[in-house]
Order: sequence, then C-alpha cells, then structure tokens
Amino acid sequence: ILFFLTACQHPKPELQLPKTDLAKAPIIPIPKKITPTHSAFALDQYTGIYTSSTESGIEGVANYLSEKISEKTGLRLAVNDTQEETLERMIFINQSDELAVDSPEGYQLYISKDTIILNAKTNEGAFRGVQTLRQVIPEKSNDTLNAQPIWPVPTGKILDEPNFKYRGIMLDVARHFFSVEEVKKFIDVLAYYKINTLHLHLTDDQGWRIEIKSWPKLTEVGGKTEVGGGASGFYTQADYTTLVQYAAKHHMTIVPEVDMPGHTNTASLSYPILNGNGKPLKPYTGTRVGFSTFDTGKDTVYSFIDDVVREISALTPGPYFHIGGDESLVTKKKDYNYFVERVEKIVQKHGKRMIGWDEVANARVDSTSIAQFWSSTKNAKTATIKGMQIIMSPAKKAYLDMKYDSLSKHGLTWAAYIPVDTAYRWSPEYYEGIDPSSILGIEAPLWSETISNSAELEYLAFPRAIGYSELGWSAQEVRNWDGYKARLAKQAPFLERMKVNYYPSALIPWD
Ligand code: TNX
Repeated sequence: ILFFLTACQHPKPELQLPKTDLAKAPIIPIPKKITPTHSAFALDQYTGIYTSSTESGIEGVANYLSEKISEKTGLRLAVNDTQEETLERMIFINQSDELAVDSPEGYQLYISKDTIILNAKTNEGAFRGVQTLRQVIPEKSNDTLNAQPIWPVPTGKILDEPNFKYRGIMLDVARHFFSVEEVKKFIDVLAYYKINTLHLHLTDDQGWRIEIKSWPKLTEVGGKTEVGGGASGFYTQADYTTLVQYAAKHHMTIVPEVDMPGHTNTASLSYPILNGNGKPLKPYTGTRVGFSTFDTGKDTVYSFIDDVVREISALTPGPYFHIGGDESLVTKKKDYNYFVERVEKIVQKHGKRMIGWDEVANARVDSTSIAQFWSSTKNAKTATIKGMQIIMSPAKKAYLDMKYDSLSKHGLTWAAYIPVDTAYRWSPEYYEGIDPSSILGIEAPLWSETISNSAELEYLAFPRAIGYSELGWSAQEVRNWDGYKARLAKQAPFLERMKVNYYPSALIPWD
C-alpha cells in the first residue's frame, strides 16, 4: 500500500472521467443496497490488484479477477506486484470481519476515483463480490476522453449478501451424458450469477454416469446407453474429482444424486440381483418414468448402496448426498418408506446430509434431512412439520426443461410452458403456504430427455437460469420484472463472448 501511495504522487495530467450511475449498472442478481456517487474509476493498464494477505485462497480470487478482466478488456493486471512503479490505481481485495452483513457470502464494494476496495469476511464472499465487479466494468472502453483507453467503472458503494444460502441448478447427465468440458463451461457461466450449488443427477433408468470401483459393471454396462440410443459415457472417479475441484475454484458445491429406489433400470441391468423380480432386464432408451425399482427387502441392496454412498461421499467435499426418491411408482408405499429410512442412515453414516425429492417426506425421516419440493405442496408441508428444510423447485415455475412456448426447439410441456417472465415472476419465499422459515433455497432442475449437447443445454438454461439466480440471491423487496428485464437485456455481450447459445426471448429488449 505504501508503495502504491508514493506511485500516486507522480504528477500526471488529470484524467477526464465521464458521469456514471452505479444504480443503473446491469448487475444480476441485484444487490441489497447500491449508493451511487456518479464519478468513475478509470480501469486501465496502470491498475494493479492487491490482496490483504498472500494466503492462497484470497490470492486465488484475485488471480481469477485478473484473468476475467483480461478476457473482457484485454488488460493484464498484475496481482500483488510490489516492484511495478507505474501503477496509479488499485483494486484491493480485503478479508475483514467488520462487515455489516451476516452471511459468509456477503461483501462490500467501495468504488472511488482511484481505488476499488472489496471487503469480505471469507474468500467465498470475495468471490461473489468479484462477480459484481466484473459486471460493473463496461463492455467497451472509452477511447476519446484520454490519451489511453480506460474502462470507466461507475463509483459508489454496494452492500450485498444473499437471501438464500442454497442457490442451485441441477443438470441431468443420466438421460443424456454431458462431458467434463461441457459441465465446466456451464459452471463458468453460472458462477458469474452467484449460483453456489450444482446438483448432478448421475443415475437413472437410461444411464449410470459415475464410476464405482467396487461395482464396476455399473459403468461398464450402464454407462453405454442414453435416451435415443446414442453414444453416451460416464465420469471416472478422476473426472468427477476434476469437476468437484473446478466447482470449488468457483466456490460452488457439487451435490451428487443417485436416484433410487425407482429410476434404477441401469443399476439393475448391470447387477440383476438389485431388482430380483425375475423379469429379464433390457437397456432402456425411452423417456417413460416410474417402471423400475430396487428390491427393498434384500440386504444385498443395502450393502450395494453403502458402497456407492461411501465411494461418492469420499470424493465429495460438500455436505449433501441426494438419494432421489421420486416417482417410485412400482414400489409399495411401505417398502418405499422402509427403504428411505434405511438409506438415510447410510447417508448419515458417511457424514452427509440427505436430500430427496419431496416424496421422501412421507417416510420417518430426520429433521436434518432436506426435501426438494418439485410437485406436491402436501409433501412439502409434511416435510416442514417434521422440521425438515425445503429446496424450492416447483416444476411449473422452476423447471429448466419446460419449453418457453409452443415454438421452443427443445423441452417438455407436462408441467407448463415457462416463458422468461413466468420463470422470474414468482416468490420462492412465499409459495402456496409453505412455511417461509423452512426454506433453505431454490434450485432449477434441467432434465435432459430432449437435449444432448452444450448448445441445446444452453438454449433451455439461458436466460432463465439467470432469473433463478436473482430469485435465490436478492430479497423480494429489491426484485421487480421491469428492472430485471432491462438488466437481463444487457447480458447479451457477456453471453455472446462466452459463446452461450441462449434463447433470445422476444420479451427482452436485448442490447
Ligand atoms: C419428472 S422431477 C422427473 C424426472 C423427469 C422430469 C422431466 C422429478 C423429480 N422427476 O424424472 O426427467 O419430470 O421434466
């Protein structure tokens, strides 16, 4: 800092700066509080980035910021460079416990004419604040005001923290497989909007996508099929670890899901003992649901599940394990409940908190388990009475695989058409009488019956996932459709730069 101050004393011609309005910057999700001061910080080649310590976590956040600024502007800003003598302005990323926010993801951003100070309690908070900073850097430099191009960042103060702790997107890699590279690209875009959880639906009737060393046929047999019969694949444990680490670098938690006791045709195809009803099993590449089940009475089934949960949990640093539990239409109710209760104990034994689709609330489950509400308000209420927390994923509002309208190229229609406004204009915090205090967060699932590559995935996910990020992060008081629509329109240059095949909805006045 000392060095920086001396560097600033070199006499230089005053920079000419445009008038700005931070309150109108296209930030999504919209922050809790913005106070504009109408001047500009001239981001240019004479700007340096510094951190309060050289601890790897916070320096990692600074390096990430430098990389992202370079992708957007071409500027190469040094991180913690104490030798450079020409620096005139600085971006300072600072760990501080003295912040007027409760959440570990909260941050404060002070942008003045010659410094940007980002204060956060944790590296995670700093990472969220960095996304805001990326979003307030203009798309184009101003080359006319001064001798060198500058990117005038609007000055002012932002105080921000999330409304919900859990802000997720789910990707179904079972119906169609998505490669490590495709998932990484998805993470890159979601991180920009402060999504903090990626739920991977790893198994279903059509495919098993994660290597289990103690049961190798799961992927040898079950990793070879997908909807429509095309070539598919699976993640080796090393691939899965690559994804977990990539997500962690983006301060994102991976939630693995192994769907059971229904949706298990590939598991039983690989190991017929799991099903045991004597009927011959065939690979399934259609899109029906609700026809398969584990034999819930067999001890072998539970030792199998113990192995699967143990191996996946050992590779997963996050606190959750998702057991599915949806649409087990051919499992008797009492068998289903017995199954869920036994599997919950297995998940807990391996140190994880169980998540299940809302049907699991009908079993005698623990208050520490979480119900993911997708279709039955009754199940969600049963869960809250048991003291469970709820993840809000109502299909008719939050399903990314629903068509936008009748002209959509991909998607299903069973829950609703979900145009971009419908996706945004609802309240996860007040929904059909579900107790607001039990809501852990929101998640938008992307089922993949009708999509098989990044371009198709992006067509359904964007721009709706951007709206869900705001429903998860921003409190109801600061959200409104007109403001959101204007900010969403300004995401086009970012999405284009990222080569995201978003659906250019006619409801949005795209830039
Ligand atoms: C219902 S939502 C399912 C999935 C399908 C999806 C298609 C849920 C818990 N189960 O198996 O892929 O509909 O929209």
